Amino acid sequence: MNQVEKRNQLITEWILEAGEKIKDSFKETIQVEQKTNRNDLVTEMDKKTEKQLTENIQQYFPGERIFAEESNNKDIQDLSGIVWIIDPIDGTLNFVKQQNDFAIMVAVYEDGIGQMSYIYDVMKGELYTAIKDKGVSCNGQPIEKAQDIALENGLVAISSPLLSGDNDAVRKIGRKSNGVRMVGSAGLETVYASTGRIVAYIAASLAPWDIAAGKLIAEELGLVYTQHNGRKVDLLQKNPVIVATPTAHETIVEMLTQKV
Ligand code: 2AM
Ligand code: CA
Repeated sequence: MNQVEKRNQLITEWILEAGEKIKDSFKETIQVEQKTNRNDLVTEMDKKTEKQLTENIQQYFPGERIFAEESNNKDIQDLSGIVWIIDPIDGTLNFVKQQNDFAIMVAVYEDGIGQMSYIYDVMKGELYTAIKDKGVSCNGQPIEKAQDIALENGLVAISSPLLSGDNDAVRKIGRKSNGVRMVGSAGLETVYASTGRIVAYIAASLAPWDIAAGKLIAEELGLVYTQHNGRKVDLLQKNPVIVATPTAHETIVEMLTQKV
């Protein structure tokens, strides 16, 4: 992929601008709709943010395909060429209920491989940027690789549907760790694992836009990002995922596949 610097500058500007608009929206009443169920919400800000990012991409990179949460992407049947994968607001329930702990996520993939990715914690003002083979920075400051800490010596994040379901192995993983923490944003929980605040994030069913940006950030910082059975994730469908340090990942795959 060429002109990475130019793309990086543009994408950074677009995301920071979108973040300001989202913060401004708190001054007004935001319209909220249910999608598949009462916990699966979309707001006018999800739609407006996605529309603005899409228009920016189409203006500067016409012809590049866009795979985004709130759009009908029936044409995306493969990841050949350059594909932008976008979640305009990750953690919409947090956005609606808490006005905190949500993120804008943008990733640029080429032939199925992450090249550039962005997770913006809007309320903290922290923009995490990964460039393939060049590492990760937060607001321009390079981030060190995560230490390979074992499950027994760290906190884990588990998604709400998974922890409140009937999967005994998941609760056993929680007990084996130092403790369970829950945020409710796949992107931010992936950032927390990538920056060493937790040793693993485990979720039952993440969509491609919940995964794409975080996967490159995690892998650039030495974490392992797979399905529960240890196989690689499929960015064309929903996946059960583990993001973890290599040592914690091995333990968690063993426990989830009930070898121990
Ligand atoms: P969202 O806010 O963009 O929908 C919460 O546990 C995490 O799971 C959030 O990152 C949320 O992303 C995601 N999530 C919530 N409902 C989901 C669904 N039906 N399919 C896939 N991911 C979902
Ligand atoms: Ca979303």
